[in-house]
Formats: sequence, structure tokens, C-alpha cells
Amino acid sequence: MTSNADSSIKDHLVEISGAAFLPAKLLIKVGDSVTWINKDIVPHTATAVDGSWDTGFIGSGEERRVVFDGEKGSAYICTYHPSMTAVLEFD
Ligand SMILES: [Cu+2]
Repeated sequence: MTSNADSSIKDHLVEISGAAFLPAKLLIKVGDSVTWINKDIVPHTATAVDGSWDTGFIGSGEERRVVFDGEKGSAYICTYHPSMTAVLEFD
């Protein structure tokens, strides 16, 4: 890709707070990255339902970044708290 295309790549922020992903629905483009920040006192993960990506353990106050270099699984959960659900939508 050209440098023009690269300049449009963004890092998106998802806050994990109150055992919820905020925002629960996020629009991203291929090549973007997403950083999850855990504001809770308990650990969480952001894990694709289809297993295609996983932040792994995110301890309290920690953050993890995932680069989406393809249209990977968009629905995700926390493996410790499967009722925590969210979705990435690819533009
Ligand atoms: Cu959790």
C-alpha cells in the first residue's frame, strides 16, 4: 500500500469498565489496531468467538493491542465472563 493509505490507519480504544466493553460496537478498517484498557479491578480478555484473535489476560489497569490485518472474527467476548459480549464491524 502507499503511504497515503498507511496514514489512514488508526488505533481504536475500547475501555473495559463495569464488566462491559465500551463501546460494545466498534467500526474499524483492515489495518487498524484496537487497544483494550482494563479499568476494572478484575482481569478480563477480549477473545474472538471464532478463536481468530485473542488479547489474552488483561490485568487490572493493563492494556493490550491487536492489529487487524484482515477481516478476522468480529464478535468477541471475555473468556472469564462470557456474558460480556461486543463486536467489531469492518468498514
Ligand atoms: Cu471479563
